[in-house]
Amino acid sequence: MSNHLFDAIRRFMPKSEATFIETLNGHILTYGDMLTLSAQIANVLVEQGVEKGDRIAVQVEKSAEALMLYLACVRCGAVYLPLNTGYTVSELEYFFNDAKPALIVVATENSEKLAALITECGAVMETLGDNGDGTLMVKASSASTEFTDIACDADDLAAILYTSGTTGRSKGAMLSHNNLLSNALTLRDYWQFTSADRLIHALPIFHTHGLFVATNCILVSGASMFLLPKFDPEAIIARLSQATVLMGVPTFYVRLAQDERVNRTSTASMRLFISGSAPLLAETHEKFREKTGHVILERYGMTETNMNTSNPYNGERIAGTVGFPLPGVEVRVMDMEKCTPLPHGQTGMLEVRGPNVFKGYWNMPEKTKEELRENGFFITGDLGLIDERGYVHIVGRGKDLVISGGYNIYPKEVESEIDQLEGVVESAVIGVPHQDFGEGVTAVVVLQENAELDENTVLGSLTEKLARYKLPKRIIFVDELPRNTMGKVQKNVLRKSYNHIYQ
Ligand code: MLC
Ligand code: AMP
Repeated sequence: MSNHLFDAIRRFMPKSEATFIETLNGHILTYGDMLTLSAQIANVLVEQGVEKGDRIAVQVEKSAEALMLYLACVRCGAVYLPLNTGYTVSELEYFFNDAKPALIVVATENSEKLAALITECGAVMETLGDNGDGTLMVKASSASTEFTDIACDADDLAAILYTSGTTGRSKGAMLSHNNLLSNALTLRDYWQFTSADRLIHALPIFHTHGLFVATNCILVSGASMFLLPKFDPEAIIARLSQATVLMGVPTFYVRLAQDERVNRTSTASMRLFISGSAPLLAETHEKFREKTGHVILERYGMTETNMNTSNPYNGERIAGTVGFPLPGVEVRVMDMEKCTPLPHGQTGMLEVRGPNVFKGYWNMPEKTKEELRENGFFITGDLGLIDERGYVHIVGRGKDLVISGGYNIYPKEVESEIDQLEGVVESAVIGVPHQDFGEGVTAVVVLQENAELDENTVLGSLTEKLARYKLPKRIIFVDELPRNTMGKVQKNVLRKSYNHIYQ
């Protein structure tokens, strides 16, 4: 009996003494430790009644143990469901009720706050602190270090990652063992990872980028990583001379390019800087090249599809493009009205097909049908073109979405919360250029006459409801919103009006 993903991890594992993770304080976790710890945690999960296919929801700070928990879920056939550490209790309530997890792991300091909700959902609660403390690791420390991996096929679910929906309700993208494995192997080969690589891992581990692209790539290469709790220029710069690869969102590169210590000398041992999750400005690409001599490699992916395209490792990496479809991945540009593919150079909807594409949305067959065609093509919601040389360019979004520092914010969700406030007539939430975050979430609000709301009171009321990264960086009060003849709010007009507020 085999476990599709974990068998591959075993197959590519270097010797047990080889380093898998080095933490911020220099603690080393070897590949042998990885096997032992993930077995111990898997034993705890099974003892708690977790069965194949059960969801395990996890909202914890980044740590080596949290990654071991992910691997333990893979080994026992459970479905890993990571949640942004910024989510508020009301956001969590939705995820727990929708996914119905059998077990929920929370940060030690949040256990009191969440205990009642977790009991109400009928789930078992465990805690995990960022220093490896909490009930989960206490139990794991006395559990057996042997675990027989539960058999899982290529199509069995390994994870559900929630992505916000344009209608306001978050959708759980179901990812199979083979979605994750096929993409990890493709990226390993495309980006030429070997066991000699040392990745600087400074991304959060509740999204595709930090969890799958970064971690799985390292695992199937038998390589190692510096696991940093978050983006911190000091910690990254201190490790540049011992590392070979950095993966980041564009904000990482905007900030690093401003730092005097990031130069040709300090980056001499690095072989690759990868950017994704949001558009990298040509200006950042150029500035980073001038300072370091490194040409950032930009790639394009999504929660639902893992990685789709990448600039080449050896060929020309072109700023403003996301490169070629990855081997085994098909990308086409569609005219959505005529439902026909478009020729080179013409802009339309990007659609993607391949072993990387998810199995559908959890409990949402209708949504799945709308976005995943019967022939396997996923409608990304991104507008783009493929040029004569085959490079994919993303030129816009067909979905009302703001990407700030690599996090997605769906305006509808923020507008609904603002519109519920007493004294508000209506609101429009837009993304406008922001030097640090790429786009800054901005709310344009119409108040009732004599309403006594100001920016701080609106923000204060949103804090309870929404994760902080979703909060508008600015709130602008206006008398009315611009509308077209159909009565629809013209967000493009608003984006133009406020284009320079963060510059
Ligand atoms: C933090 N804040 C943000 C923010 N991150 N606000 C808007 N956008 C963001 N991305 C807010 C905090 O709530 C806080 O507000 C203030 O900014 C400072 O917080 P911080 O913790 O000091 O922020 P910082 O460490 O500077 O974080 C910025 C960042 C981080 C860019 C390093 O957001 C990050 O690591 N982003 C990566 C996201 C990611 O991994 N995306 C991948 C998705 S997968 P306050 O009010 O509390 O002071 C995907 C598919 C694919 O998209 O293709 O990869
Ligand atoms: P998510 O839903 O968080 O997985 O975000 C996926 C979205 O991020 C995609 O649909 C794109 O809009 C965007 N994205 C990811 N990588 C890039 C990139 N390199 N350039 C532009 N947009 C990107």
